[in-house]
Amino acid sequence: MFVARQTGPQPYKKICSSTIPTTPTNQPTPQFPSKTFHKKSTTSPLLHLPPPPPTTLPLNNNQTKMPSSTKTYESRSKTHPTAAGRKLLQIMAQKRTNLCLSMDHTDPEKILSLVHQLGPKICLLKTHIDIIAFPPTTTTTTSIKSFTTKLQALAQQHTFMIFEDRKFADIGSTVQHQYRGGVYEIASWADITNAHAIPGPGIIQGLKEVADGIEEPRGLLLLAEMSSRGNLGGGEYQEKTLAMARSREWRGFVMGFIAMKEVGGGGDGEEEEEEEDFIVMTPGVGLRVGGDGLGQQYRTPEEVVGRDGCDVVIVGRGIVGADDPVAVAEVYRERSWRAYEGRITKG
Ligand code: S5P
Repeated sequence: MFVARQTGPQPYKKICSSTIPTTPTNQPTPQFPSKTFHKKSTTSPLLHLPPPPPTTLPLNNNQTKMPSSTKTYESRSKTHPTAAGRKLLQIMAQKRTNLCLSMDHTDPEKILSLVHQLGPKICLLKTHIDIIAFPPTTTTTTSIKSFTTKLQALAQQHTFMIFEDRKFADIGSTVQHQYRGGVYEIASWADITNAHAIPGPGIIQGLKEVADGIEEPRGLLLLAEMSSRGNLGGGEYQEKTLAMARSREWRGFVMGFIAMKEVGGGGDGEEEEEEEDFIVMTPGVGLRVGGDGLGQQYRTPEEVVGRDGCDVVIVGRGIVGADDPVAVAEVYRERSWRAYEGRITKG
């Protein structure tokens, strides 16, 4: 019988409380507020966000458009067309991390404990809120609200943003309900979410209308391609997704892509005077090339960031399934950051 070889990060089998170091950071355990989500939150002292850039960035005729991958995160944080993008790039530059932790655990208490330990290493926390097994001790909605409020408190304490990996894929009207309502109320707590482009531009419009009603910046990533073997993204699909993202209507909302290499960045042809900047976030990252036996494909931080021009590495089991998640997260952070520094030096 064929048995798929697992050469990348291991699944969660290894995770148990004994594998999680109890005092890896010198931060005190947070006292989580018992109150539920408030739209207005105080901004971390680390962040003094610059004002939005002008909607058009004039270039003189001799100036060549530079791909985003050759610029520093800091310079991009001043000109990125979305407020969520500016905030994220500023966090990345100031914390010196382009690591996104994919927290695909199902136990809410374990998640909070790990996020508290790993918060200092990351610029972004990625969640799958619908895989979490919330306890039926109170109503589910109350448990979820309390959990997301705690996540927001941790994001504030350690200065990272939250990305709910919802992968919306329906018509505009339906995704509005899914984003705003239901038991998860994603728009109320997730800074960033993502969507497939397959339904056409209505999905972006629907999500943007919800985001426009939220006081804090909200950003959207479109999936241009996926990390899994045989996925239907990339190529012509990616070109069409990029064309959709470039519409002026969602400038300020579509902040980038899930993709395996740099996307766009050289101007869009129609608006020759503008430079565009899409933040590319990339899953399928391991310390070695490999796979998980279920189609996931892993590349190294050096390949993803250094060679292929991606901005943020998304790592799940490689960190969460490790015996010492904090030590391993530091290896991912350091290698991904060095790959970025090498890239901008070359550019
Ligand atoms: O193409 C993709 C897109 C995403 S968002 N491939 C992915 O693997 N993801 C997500 O990234 C996936 O849902 C999971 O949450 C994470 C990768 O986890 P890992 O354990 O394989 O690092």
